[in-house]
Amino acid sequence: MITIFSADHALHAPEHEFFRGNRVPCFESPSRAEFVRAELVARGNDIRSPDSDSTDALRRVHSGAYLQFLQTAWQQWVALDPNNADMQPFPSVWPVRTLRHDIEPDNFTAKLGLYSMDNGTPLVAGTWDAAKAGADAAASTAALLSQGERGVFCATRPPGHHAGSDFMGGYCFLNNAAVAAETLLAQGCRRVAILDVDYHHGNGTQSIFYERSDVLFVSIHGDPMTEYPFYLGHADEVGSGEGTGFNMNLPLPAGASVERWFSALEAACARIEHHGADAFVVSLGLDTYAGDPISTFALQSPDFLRLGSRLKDLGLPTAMILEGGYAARELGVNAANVLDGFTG
Ligand code: SP5
Ligand code: ZN
Repeated sequence: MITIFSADHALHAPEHEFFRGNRVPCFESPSRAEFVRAELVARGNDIRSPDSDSTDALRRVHSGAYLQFLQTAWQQWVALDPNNADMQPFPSVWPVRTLRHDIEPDNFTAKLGLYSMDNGTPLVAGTWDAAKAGADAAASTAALLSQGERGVFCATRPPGHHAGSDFMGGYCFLNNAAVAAETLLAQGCRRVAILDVDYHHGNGTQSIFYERSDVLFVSIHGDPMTEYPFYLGHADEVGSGEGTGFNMNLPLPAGASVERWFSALEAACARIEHHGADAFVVSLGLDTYAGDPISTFALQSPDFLRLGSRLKDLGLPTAMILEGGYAARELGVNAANVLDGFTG
């Protein structure tokens, strides 16, 4: 299968995040993409660099103010104090209920909180360039479908599905799946379906398309009552306005069995078939793997062949966009298994 991969992903290499108040090495690391690339090469996949610019799609997905902030955030941080160049900024204050989010403060930490949903998404000097290369990869993946490819993989990081129109979070900065969907629509698709199989609910993607009927969003994930991102992903979120009926959440309890996961996949596929989409975007998180260090589902590596095969059976031009998956060493085999299941 054609895979779009940019070496620029490595420009985003933060050192630490917080866990129970302490600094721990980042789960979302450059090695993830390298393990994926190595396994795809070993299995003879066709690895290509991005050749589309995602700027137009990004303007449809994200607010201008957020894009402007993200692109200049590191410069602003270092301008405060040259010693900041060795430090990762984290937000520490957020405009929750009763506080205003219609004014962008001058203070950098206040801006960072305005544009963040958590303190778990470290930003470094190369974050914008890496995230932009990832969005370009997603746009390039979509462009190949418009040229007649049936399935294309986007081996990108940082991931994207937690990023909303005007915020980062959950290791995500630019919503790559939304960029792929918007690119497909710009190239003439009338209806797109997005299936998010990451362990974590794709709150960013859901919110971007929540009021739209042209893009169906379906997600299988850990129950937000106990699992990140906690504040979105319940079954009663069905869309609003024009988008009513075009959002479907299938939360499963933490620790859910493989069979339970695949029966949720059947429900998801039934809804997607009913949508009558011209193209299909999969937010392919592989943190459903039993060995994932931050998640609790039970899929084994061969189960990813079954996933790929079921996705192929939908019969749609399919863009598969890498999201989470933190058992880095096994990530290559698991991703390649989805691709082999799809083509095999
Ligand atoms: C794209 C994606 O998969 N983002 C996930 C973001 C999860 N952020 C919260 C991480 C919390 C880690 N908790 C560790 C629990 C270990 N038992
Ligand atoms: Zn995840």
